[in-house]
Amino acid sequence: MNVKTNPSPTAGPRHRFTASPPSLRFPRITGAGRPVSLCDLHNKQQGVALVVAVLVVAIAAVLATALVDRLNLDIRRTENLIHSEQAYVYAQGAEIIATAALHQDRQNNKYDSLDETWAMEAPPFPVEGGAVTGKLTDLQGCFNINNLSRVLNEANHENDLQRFYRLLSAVDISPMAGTAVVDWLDDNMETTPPDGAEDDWYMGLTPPYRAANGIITSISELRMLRGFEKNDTENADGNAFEKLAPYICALPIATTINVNTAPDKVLKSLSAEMTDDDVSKIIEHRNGGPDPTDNTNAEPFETLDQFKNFMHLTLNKPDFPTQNLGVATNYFLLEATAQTGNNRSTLYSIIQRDDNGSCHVIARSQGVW
Ligand SMILES: [Ca+2]
Ligand SMILES: [Ca+2]
Repeated sequence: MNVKTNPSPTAGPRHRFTASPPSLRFPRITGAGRPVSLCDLHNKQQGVALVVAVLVVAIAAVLATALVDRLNLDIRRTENLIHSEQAYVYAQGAEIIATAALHQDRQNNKYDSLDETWAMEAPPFPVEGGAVTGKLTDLQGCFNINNLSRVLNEANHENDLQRFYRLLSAVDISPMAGTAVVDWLDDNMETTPPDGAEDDWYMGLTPPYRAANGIITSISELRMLRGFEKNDTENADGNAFEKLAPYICALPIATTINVNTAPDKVLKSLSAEMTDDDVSKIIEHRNGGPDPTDNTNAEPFETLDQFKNFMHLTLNKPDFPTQNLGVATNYFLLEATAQTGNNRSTLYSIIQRDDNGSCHVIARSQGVW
């Protein structure tokens, strides 16, 4: 009897492999009915690799651009810093030239006037990579606001206060705004009528602050005072500070006003009896004519007695008050501007000169005065 035994599991049915075994066929991806082959897969993988490669290159390009931009920014920033420092040092160099000129001027004479070398605007001085310009201004041609401090100026306080009131009138500001300046400078808390202001006024503002009760270090401080605040609705003059600023300065001690360099409105404030015609005659005499750029015939007052005589004999004012007036200057403002590369730096320096001509820089500010 033939017994059929089950075929060994290992000896299962023989299969004939086709070119594409069913188990390796992939789903159709097109409607063409053609199965995806290994070749298609290979092509597809190549396509994906290409897309990835393009993406990588694109990202690398974006990163590289960003890096280059940042590098350029860093280079420009460093360049600006170097030029800025260079400009500042050059501007400080202008102080040396200015102090030398002022020292020489004091050896030449004992008066100061607008026809002298120090007052002339020098042409740009070439330096490596740029140029420096400098301009000296007489700070005693203006009214020293700290002369209103009794501590600094007890002897002539009342006289200078009247001059300040007249200066305010000359620039179309209510003279009573001067009382707020007096209160800001004096060391008490008693409000001066009618428009003075002490702590009780300033503490009611937003934000609140207190009166300095001491001398002013920069004329910009005036913007905080009653009547001079930027947006003071009670200030009918609106821009009181801008009107007054060209005619005032803030010096650490009480100073005289130089009649050789004082502008018209400061001259007008010197006395109640000074007229516009008097002011014109003083300026024409000292400057040598009505043209401020032509000093050919200038006759500056070399002594205060010469000024007194001019007021007496030419303007018929024998009793003209000359307290706190002078013909010489000890404080100057240097405005030095240095240009290096694309950078421009302006330095303001206050130079103090003693009667022997020795000069010292006592204050500096960059950008604004
Ligand atoms: Ca001089
Ligand atoms: Ca006070």
